[in-house]
Amino acid sequence: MKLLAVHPSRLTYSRLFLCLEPLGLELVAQASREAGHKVKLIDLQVESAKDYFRIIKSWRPNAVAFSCNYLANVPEILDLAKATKLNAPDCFIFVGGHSASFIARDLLAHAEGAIDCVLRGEGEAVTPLLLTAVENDRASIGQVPGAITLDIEGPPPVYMQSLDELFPARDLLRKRRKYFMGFMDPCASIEFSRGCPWDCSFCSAWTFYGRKYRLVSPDKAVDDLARIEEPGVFIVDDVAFIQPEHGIAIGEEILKRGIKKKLYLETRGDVLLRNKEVFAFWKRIGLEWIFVGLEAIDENGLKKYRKRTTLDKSFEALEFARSLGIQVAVNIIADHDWDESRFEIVRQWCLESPEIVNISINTPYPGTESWITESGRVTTKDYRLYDINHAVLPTFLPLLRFYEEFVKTQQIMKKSYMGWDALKSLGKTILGNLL
Ligand code: B12
Ligand code: SF4
Repeated sequence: MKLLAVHPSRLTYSRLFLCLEPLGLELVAQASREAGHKVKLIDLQVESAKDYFRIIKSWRPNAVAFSCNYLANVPEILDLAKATKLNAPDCFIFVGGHSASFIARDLLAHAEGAIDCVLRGEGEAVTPLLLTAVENDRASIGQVPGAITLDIEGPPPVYMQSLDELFPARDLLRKRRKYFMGFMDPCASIEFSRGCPWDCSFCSAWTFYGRKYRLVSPDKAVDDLARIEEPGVFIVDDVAFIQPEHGIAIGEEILKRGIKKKLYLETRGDVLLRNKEVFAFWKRIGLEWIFVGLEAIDENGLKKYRKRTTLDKSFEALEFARSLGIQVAVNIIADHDWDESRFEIVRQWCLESPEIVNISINTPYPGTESWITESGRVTTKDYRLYDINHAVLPTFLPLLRFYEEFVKTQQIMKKSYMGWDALKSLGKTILGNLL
């Protein structure tokens, strides 16, 4: 079969800061290729809808697979699926990824027949099975784990037994040099582990992966790294180096093979403190940036999000990272009940903090515990607004005041590490969106 794998376009707020390769879709593409299918991949973050329709017309794929990790991409995927069905009614269209997995029925309903199937869970584990069913016997789609169509629901999603089996199909991307992460430009992505043993209320890592935590073997991880040509590498693990031996083993292999990269990773403050020697070692082999999900600068906030850590630990972790000479970025979640004084406290903290601070708005995502407790109160189901830069729950302040405070806080934060030009265009983007 001919499969066209499609990643939707860039998320508004990420335009200035980063653009990352679609690693998950590359794995889906590779699994399909290894199963004997012809595969093309288009990434609309760096190519246009025109390019997409050109491939549909000239190559005539039998199936199109959309990656839908982000709710904000849903309207675009629906539009593309509908237009594709009009042009190529026999083409089998399916969607997978984090968000798609949690809103499968909604997606199918909104698509009005343009999406044939939503494939929940880890795509590389099941896409070859789905393609076989589509090719040979469409009635058997109901036996594919994770598959949902308008009429049938397959068994629950299955997970990859081992993360060592596949290398992402990086070669299928035509514009690799367009991927960047801040100053790491160009930048590739890599995965060393999957899943997370914590259970924060706003996060779906633990619901999507079924609380499984799996590791890529150090050999495979470094083989994969060695294949990457870009000088910068974004390590996509939800929480990097939970197991210190794993981090050290990968690091030693990197050192042994003489691989030199600039690295970025995300982790928790308590993991950073518990495994100090790992992060110090990684600093020596190229770790330049760490993102720590701080989320709150008060104990109540930490409790609310069930971070299972304390404020003291968070601040101690930042201090430790600083002492290593690593650039640290943190995120704070603005809650709907914030008044002017809460925003002001955060702005003051930010001015005193040497870290790069980002602020996002607490957004209940399908698949999270917050969605279960808060979805009854949401003020909109326009998924484009679920981008952590819009309030989708009723705010204590009048909405416009809330946004004014939010934008003011963002500007204070950005001013400390971005040039004025970038800041101006960020302001324009945000204001344009708010309008
Ligand atoms: C890099 C990243 C980003 C980048 C985007 C980069 C890009 N171009 O994709 C940026 C920084 C922009 C970003 C932003 C956000 N992100 Co983000 N991000 C990630 C991260 C760290 C890595 C993604 C990745 O490469 N994973 C590795 C690959 C192998 O996995 P994957 O992409 O999920 O693909 C697998 C499956 O999803 C599935 N799949 C994917 N595509 C397809 C397609 C088909 C057809 C099929 C069948 C299956 C399938 O199979 C793949 C292989 O198993 C993940 C966490 C993680 N570890 O995955 C979070 C994650 C995806 N992000 C998440 C969230 C919530 C966000 C934000 C909303 C806020 C935030 N927490 O940062 C914003 C979105 C803002 C917006 N406007 O909507 C959540 C998604 C949860 C959900 N229910 O939607 C995750 C899981 C983090 C988390 N633990 O909560 N993110
Ligand atoms: S926010 Fe981080 S620590 Fe919490 S559950 Fe999600 S991935 Fe795990």
